Amino acid sequence: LNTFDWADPFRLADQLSEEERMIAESARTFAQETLQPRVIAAYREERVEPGIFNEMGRMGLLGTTIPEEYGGLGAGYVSYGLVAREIERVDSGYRSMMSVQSSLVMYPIYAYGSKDQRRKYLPGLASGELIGCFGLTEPDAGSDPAGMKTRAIRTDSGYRITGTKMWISNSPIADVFVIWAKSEAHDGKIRGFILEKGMKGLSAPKVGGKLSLRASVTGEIVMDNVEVSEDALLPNVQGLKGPFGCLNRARFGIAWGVMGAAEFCWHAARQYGLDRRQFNRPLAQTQLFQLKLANMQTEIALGLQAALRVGRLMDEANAAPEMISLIKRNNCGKALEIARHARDMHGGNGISEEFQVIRHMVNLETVNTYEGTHDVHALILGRAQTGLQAFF
Ligand code: TGC
Ligand code: FAD
Repeated sequence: LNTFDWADPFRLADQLSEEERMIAESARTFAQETLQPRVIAAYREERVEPGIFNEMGRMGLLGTTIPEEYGGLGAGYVSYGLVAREIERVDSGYRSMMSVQSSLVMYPIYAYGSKDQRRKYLPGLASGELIGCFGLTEPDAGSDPAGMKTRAIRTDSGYRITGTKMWISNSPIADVFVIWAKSEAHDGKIRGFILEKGMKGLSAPKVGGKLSLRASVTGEIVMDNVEVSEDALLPNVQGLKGPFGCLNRARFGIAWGVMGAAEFCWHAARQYGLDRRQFNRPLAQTQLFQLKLANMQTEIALGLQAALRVGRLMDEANAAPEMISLIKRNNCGKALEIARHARDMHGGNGISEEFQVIRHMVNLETVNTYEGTHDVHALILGRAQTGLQAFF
């Protein structure tokens, strides 16, 4: 009674249901036993490992919130967040593979797709036999996706799509491409389409030279007059709220995921401080070191509580997108700061791959940028409290 667990200050574990605890536990075992042993080499060699999707699928980690009838787990958003936290404790790139598949590919097919589209794609995506990607960003439209140039033109039997997407997670290995285009047949509104690997005019070259998120492959999606039938259109959504509906879910998962990466860095810094002696005492016995550890513990405990609160509201279908912007922005920014401090606290060893903190640090630079940059989420929150939009 009244004990303080330094690693779980607000007893997050006690606030979870039995099912949530079990899902988190099995995700943790999978991440530590299957992903952790390979990540250092995979990151160094920028290794593409499509087999990870099958492994995650076998563990039920793809489409956590999608109903069982379509191969998902039928669990809630808190469970999804817990899975993201466990995977990102190993690497943000592996969490990226999982969250794109779950929130950005399975979710839109489930929420906006026809029954036939759900039946055709969801079971394969849930098992990891199919790999999905999500194409919204373009070379000239990142923070401002409304400026996209990709167009769908009506043909006799469907649509002809032309455009280029940039910075797309999983695209070079994807079988299923959920892409967003302005459709001339729908008054220029943004519509979603499902494309398949092998379609004429569709290619997905890899983006090379990435110094961050190297365990997750990123590419372009080049669409040169790709002809699709009416069946490729996601029938039940139009406008930017289509892609944003997916991003709300993925951003929520990221808010949990980055806390996993931050926890890794915090625990590593604490252990290093206990093991390493300078000036005849452990580094952990210095005031500056303890101050940094206290800051890490505080930000992580608060960040997790906030993510849990928003997750509970999502499970009641009662969360506002601005809440998600707040936790995505805060938790990514705080995780990045924690990783930078952890790197510093490891001294020279902090730059070695063996200690892993610099990998997390460099990954978190990407996570702070994608799914809405740190500053774009500030503008969303600024607009919500002033009523004035300051994007342009
Ligand atoms: P705005 O006027 O604000 O809204 C246009 C329409 O969209 C609706 N909407 C939302 N609906 C649901 N959820 C949200 N979060 C929504 N935000 C906006 C809005 O109600 C409106 O609907 P309607 O029916 O009235 O037309 O649009 P804007 O053009 O001014 O938007 C500005 C801004 C900055 C908020 C937005 O464009 C933005 O968030 N930009 C960031 C772009 C971004 O997040 N891209 C992510 C690409 S995917 C990715 O990064 C995946 S990486 C994943 C991984 O590897 O893990
Ligand atoms: P820009 O929008 O050009 O922003 C550059 C800088 O300007 C940022 O600091 C930004 O905050 C700032 N800025 C922009 N607008 C304003 C403003 N109005 N006021 C003040 N400052 C502003 N996209 C997908 O669609 N699918 C994916 O799967 C995907 N995966 C990704 C994987 C990786 C590894 C990376 C790096 C990106 C990925 N993205 C993906 C793209 C990502 O979402 C974009 O990079 C992000 O939205 C930012 O867009 P941008 O890179 O064009 O930057």
